[in-house]
Order: sequence, then structure tokens, then C-alpha cells
Amino acid sequence: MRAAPPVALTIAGSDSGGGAGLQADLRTFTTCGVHGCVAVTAVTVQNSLGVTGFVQIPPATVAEQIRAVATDIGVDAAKTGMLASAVIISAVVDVCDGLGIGTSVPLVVDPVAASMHGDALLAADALVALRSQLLPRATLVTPNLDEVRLLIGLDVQSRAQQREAALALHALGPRWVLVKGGHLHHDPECVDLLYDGRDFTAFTGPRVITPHTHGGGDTLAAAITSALARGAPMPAAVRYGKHYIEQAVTHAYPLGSGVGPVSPFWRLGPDVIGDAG
Ligand code: PXL
Repeated sequence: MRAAPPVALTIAGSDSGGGAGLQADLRTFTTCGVHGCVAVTAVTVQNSLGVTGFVQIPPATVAEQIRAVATDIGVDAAKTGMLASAVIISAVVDVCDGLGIGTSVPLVVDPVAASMHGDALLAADALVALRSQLLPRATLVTPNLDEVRLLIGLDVQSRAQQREAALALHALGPRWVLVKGGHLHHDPECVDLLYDGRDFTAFTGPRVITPHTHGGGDTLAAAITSALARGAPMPAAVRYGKHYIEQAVTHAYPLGSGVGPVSPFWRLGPDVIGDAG
């Protein structure tokens, strides 16, 4: 009998267009060699043009999904994406505390607040819960610059301010912070800054010019979570994630008449993808 692969759990919303959310997480886990489990938090109605609505899953059901997975299958690393509301955040925090998720099991928090079209995916009052309850339990938090502005009120315009943001975010309690520089559009490179309260590590890559970046943040966080599930130390996990997302953005494809997704296909062999890769 084969050995089981490492297991990663995503606590996230569904994207009917298949480009972001738990769909992006699962395909990233798969192409990173990790078995993916899911606790669904919300079901969004969306396509390439945006999100037109969503329903939330009852908080107790979110918690029960996490418990069902952790107590039988086991979780090597977990990540959160769209959490929708303060009551879901509280339920997630409570159940994770009892299961060692965020302590013995690494927890990556992608502080998703809105879609790239600007549609809200997190209630305004839930920001407080995210900041005060979830961030202190995060092994890693991975904000983009819009999320930095929401979390700490700093409008980052430079690499120097990226450092400032990392310091302020780390003070909220996560073990590691990754301030992503993808939204510094005037910067010819794309620098993601990792900070553990002591050392800064800059992960520098090319800026890939494409309109199709839907699911990019989810994909990066899921690739990092996959590496953590395999036991990689944080800097190596972020390096792995950075390489994964660079390739995924390079291979992004159009879908519908709006914004297409980043692609996991680059990880599959040419016999599978043909010209699509
Ligand atoms: O990419 C952030 C994100 C996460 N989760 C869901 C989403 C989106 C963006 O649209 O729809 C469900």
C-alpha cells in the first residue's frame, strides 16, 4: 500500500468561476503533491466579471468540517481564505485552538477582504475579529497592499513602507508576516517581504504583465501551505510559493470576458496540457 501524501486543509469560500477560493487552493495543493481537504465558509456566485452574491455556511458547520477532517484524516498545515463574517472567524478560531491548528499545525492566514473587482468578501465588522482573534494565531499572514491598508491603515507606496507595514503587522501577533509587493505597480520587480520579528527576507521576482491574475493570492498562500505541510521551514516554503505563483501568473489564461485566472497547468507535463500550458 502507498504511503499517504501530506494533508493540507483550506478554510475558504467557493468561486463558481473556478479561478480563486477553494478551487484555486485545491488545484494548487494537488499540483504541489499534497492531499487537499476543505472547510467551506461561503458559496459565492461569480464569473470573470465579478461576484454578484454569496451565502454563508452556518458557523457551526464550518467548525464541524474542520473538526471532522482534523480528528480523522489529520492536518499537516492549514490555510484560511474568505471567512465572510465575524461569527465564522470566531467559530474557526475556537475549533482551531482545540485542535492545535495555529500552534503545532502551521496556519497560513490569507486576509481576504475583497475580490479583485472590489466586491466585499468580508463583512466590515469582521475586520476587527480578523485582526484581534485570527492574526495572533497565524503562523504566517500574507496580505497584499489593499489588505495592509485595511488592517493597519498604512498606504504602502514604497519598499521602505513595506518594511514599516511588516513591523506593524507583526505587532498584531502572527509568527511570520509576508507583505506582498504585487500591487506596487510602478516597481519593475515584484518584491514580497518576509519578517519574523527579527529578520527581513526579500523575495524578488520579475513583474509579469497580464490582466489575468484572479486567484493569485490564494494560489501563493496555498503553495506555501503545501510546502509547510511537507515540513519545509518558513523561508523555504515562501521561496517555493514564490516560484509557484511566478509560473502560475506567467501561464495565466483568459476566461470569459473579464479577468482570467492564474494557472496551475504549468506543473503538469506536456502530455496533459498540450498547447494550453
Ligand atoms: O482571491 C480572493 C478570493 C478568495 N476566495 C473567494 C474569492 C476570491 C476572489 O474573488 O471569490 C471565494
